[in-house]
Amino acid sequence: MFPKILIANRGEIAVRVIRSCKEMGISTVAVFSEADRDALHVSLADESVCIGAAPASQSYLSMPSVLSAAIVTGAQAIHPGYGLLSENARFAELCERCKIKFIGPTADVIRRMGDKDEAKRTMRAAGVPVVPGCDLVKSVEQLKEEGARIGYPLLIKARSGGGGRGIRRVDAPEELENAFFSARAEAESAFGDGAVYMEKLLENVKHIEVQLLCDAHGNVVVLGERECSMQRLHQKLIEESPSPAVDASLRAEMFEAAYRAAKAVNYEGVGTVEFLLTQDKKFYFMEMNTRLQVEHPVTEMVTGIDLVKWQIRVAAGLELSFAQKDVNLSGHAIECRINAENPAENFRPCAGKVKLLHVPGGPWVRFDTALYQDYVIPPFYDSMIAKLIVHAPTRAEAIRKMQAALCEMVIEGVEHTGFMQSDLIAERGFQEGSYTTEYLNGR
Ligand code: MV4
Repeated sequence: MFPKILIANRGEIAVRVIRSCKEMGISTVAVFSEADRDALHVSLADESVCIGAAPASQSYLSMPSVLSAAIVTGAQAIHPGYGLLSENARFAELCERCKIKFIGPTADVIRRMGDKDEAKRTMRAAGVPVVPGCDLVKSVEQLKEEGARIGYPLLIKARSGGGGRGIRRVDAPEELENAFFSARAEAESAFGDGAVYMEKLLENVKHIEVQLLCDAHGNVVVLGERECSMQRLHQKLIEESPSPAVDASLRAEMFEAAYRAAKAVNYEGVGTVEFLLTQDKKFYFMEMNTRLQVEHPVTEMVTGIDLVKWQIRVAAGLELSFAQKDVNLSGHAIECRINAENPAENFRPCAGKVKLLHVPGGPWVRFDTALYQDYVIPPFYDSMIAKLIVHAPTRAEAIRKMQAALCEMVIEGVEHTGFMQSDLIAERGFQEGSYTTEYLNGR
């Protein structure tokens, strides 16, 4: 096992990773920016290194700074958390060159799945259903041909996109050429890669993702699915496991597809296969996330498995100590992402001092946060300040537990999304469980 791990992240996820390291007897190195001197992850780690100025580009995203911190402190491995450098193939490669274990899949797998077009081809070849569409579009002639074949409405997507960036909807052939050039320009400036492909637009879909855990010896387990359709402008607000829209036979099919996806690329570590699920219960591969996800706690609650501990163990070369038959999916978990944003002002991010904090508690209530009373939230980073997760035997009971926990939560000093989520959970649209990714459109 690694004696020392550097956590290349901040906020609640850095705290989450440090906790698992502590339980495993691994010593921890925090890195922090000049804006994060008083951050919780810094006080919880055994050692800490300031790696640069407040903007993430000058600190948490600076590969030489993060690697130097690992080298000078003698850390044998780096946990990237989510976001930041977690899906950066170049960073994973640099870690390898510095003889530091990147806790995640190989640089090659990160790169292959980061190319959304290649990922789809790999999955199609592996027998995973993918959204109908075409390969990269290289000319206007090919664009028109493929557009006519796919039919309308369709989507133009960036090869290097993901998370909803660089997408254009096209409703009619007259719009195609303009959308193509504007998508290419946006992708070029956002990702430094203007390559695009097209897909049939699937409407009224659910976003369901399947959690994988794989070791370096070829063992793969599927750890249930997550319902992630409750989102606004590609920011997820509420996640649950299991999905209220997935029955046992559909679940078995989706797990089988996710298993084939993992096998196709010799996947190592934790990863997520994202599917779109249509109203007629057909599912299609959309992309694969080669990292731990924000919403991983709902999976931990229904499986009883600590995903971060297993990430570390498989990165150290240990074999999974359990098989698929040992995975029991039990009860229902719900997560609310609490963002420091004002819903009354179009979800404008709010920074500032947390004047009063009361954390909800009780059995099967989990609150993942890096907040503490009098902490000053800096304006430079993501606005997610906490995740409230509950677990109960049934969905109805989990909903009631979430409502009670949200009601108990007090965060004063900054506006946050908690009250809005409390209202949302009370809506029939949420309670019925049939909501799609379009549910919050216009709000
Ligand atoms: C789609 C789609 C419908 N049809 N592709 C948005 C994020 C990016 N990963 C892909 N996205 C979508 N791709 C086809 N062919 C609908 C979405 C989509 C979506 C997907 C998952 C979660 C939220 C979403 C919100 C709007 C659109």
